[in-house]
Amino acid sequence: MNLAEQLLHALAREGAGEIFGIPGDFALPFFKVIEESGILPLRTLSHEPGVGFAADAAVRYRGGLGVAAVTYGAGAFNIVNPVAGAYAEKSPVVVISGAPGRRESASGLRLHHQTRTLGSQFTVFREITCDQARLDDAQSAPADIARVLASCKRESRPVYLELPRDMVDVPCEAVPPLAVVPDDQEVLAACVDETLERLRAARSPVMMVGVEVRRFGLEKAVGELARRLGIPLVTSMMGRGLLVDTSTPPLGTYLGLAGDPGLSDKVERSDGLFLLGVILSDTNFGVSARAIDFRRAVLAADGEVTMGYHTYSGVRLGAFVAALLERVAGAVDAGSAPVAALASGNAPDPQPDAQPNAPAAFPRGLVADDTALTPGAIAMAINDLMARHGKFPLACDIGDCLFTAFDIDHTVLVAPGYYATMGFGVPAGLGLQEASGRRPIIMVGDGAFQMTGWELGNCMRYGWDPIVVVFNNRSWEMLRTFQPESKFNDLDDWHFADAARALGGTGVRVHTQRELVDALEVAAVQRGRFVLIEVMLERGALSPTLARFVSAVRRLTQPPA
Ligand code: S1T
Ligand code: MG
Repeated sequence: MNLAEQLLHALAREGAGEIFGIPGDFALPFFKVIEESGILPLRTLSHEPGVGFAADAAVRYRGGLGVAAVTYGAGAFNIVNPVAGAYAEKSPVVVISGAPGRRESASGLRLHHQTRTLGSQFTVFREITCDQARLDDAQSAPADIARVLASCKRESRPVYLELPRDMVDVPCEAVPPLAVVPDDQEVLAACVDETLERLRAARSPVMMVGVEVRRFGLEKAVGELARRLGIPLVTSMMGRGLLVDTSTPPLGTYLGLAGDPGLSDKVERSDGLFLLGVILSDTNFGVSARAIDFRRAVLAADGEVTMGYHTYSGVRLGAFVAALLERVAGAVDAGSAPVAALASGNAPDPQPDAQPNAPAAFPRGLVADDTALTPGAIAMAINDLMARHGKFPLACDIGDCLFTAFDIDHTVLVAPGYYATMGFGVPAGLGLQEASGRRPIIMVGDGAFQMTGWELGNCMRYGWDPIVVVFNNRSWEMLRTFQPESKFNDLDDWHFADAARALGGTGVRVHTQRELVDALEVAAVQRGRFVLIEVMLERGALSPTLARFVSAVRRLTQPPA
């Protein structure tokens, strides 16, 4: 077999489900092998940002590996933003870029697509990936690929492979199984001991789950752990949508001053915050009413566990959760009370919120009348739709559509909640449908749709048929909330619904609650092509969560009177 085929087999073996990509002359030989070998299905899109977002969303949903294949220079530099976002949000995407071959690289000529030097691209990707390799030697290529894919899965971060076009067809050995770094059982035991001790000492422990719990496929295990520990479970902003299908649905999402006051208070006053796979970011903790003392927390993320003033290194989240479950499972199987009792040796008073998490109720029952639409109404209408037709997975862009998602019932959600790049929503929805086989609802603002919404034109050939809800306020409204005096936030009306048919879908523009309810109902029963519902919103009409978020930011950033 040749190097390209060995690479494709290794990707499929390690959990890739498809390859999103756009070829170029430096990548044509590789794309030829992808297409003709059929080892992994090829899904080409129209612009490399869409390729990156689709590959990212596919792996966020499925697990395993996401794969984005691009050409050298113009293609690869176009995908830098999605890859940077995948790095920030811990999404294991494998970027494969074509590259010039040996002879042309030594020609002494500057090559097309080349920037400063032929190695500049590799240098750029070294900054936004956790491991890299240039596959220019068939002897070392199998081991290099194994090393890089192992890093991708271990760290749940993107990696970069550069494949010169003259190496694609070179005979090559198979990629060996990925090396697994054994867990240090002593460190793990000591870490579990101290964690349980801290939970025992805490009067009001709270568990918060974040993105790594999904990235490492731990939702069921963590749900079980929360149940056995008997402590309240919430998600971080980025962790929204986690554990929806487990026996322990979260109480809700922590949003600080922008969220449910009772839940925020519980988190911020906890003397035993137990953070699993949470990114300590401004979007997750930036609008807290009071500074959270993380020294009293246990934070398990990035392959280590930090508590107090020290860190247990080399503790994989999966191993940590399994070891805790084993300890707790043993006790509970012996008929004792949850771990709080186990650790303290006596049964704790049943705390009111230690009951199984009762998820928050979500707004429903939108009245189908002539009332003008708001983001809040969109959330209600989608909740009503899901009550009638079952859950849809959600793909969200950045903008008020993301804040609206927090008023939508628990369901799978992919969104750039921390890195916060626009353009994610539509291609991510396509990646979500490709990976899940389920029809998604995509929520996207008009500004973000202007960036990557046109990828909908690729739906027909791949049979994707998302329901796309465009929040059209003819505005960069999120920016206007922070700087209302700026005229550059005014956008024109692009009439997206009219464009839908040209892209192979159907489109409808709605102004009232009745029109939205009807449009969603028609869309839900109309399969086989995407349906774009263009929701006309007044400028200044914000979702309840964004309104709280903006006033929280103002409160926290305004100089004291
Ligand atoms: N460019 C990219 C790629 N991502 C961004 N996040 C931004 C720029 C900055 C930015 C926002 S929110 C926003 C911009 C330009 C406006 C979004 O407009 P639209 O999609 O219409 O949504 P809405 O009207 O609901 O705001 C964040 C703060 O960085
Ligand atoms: Mg807008």
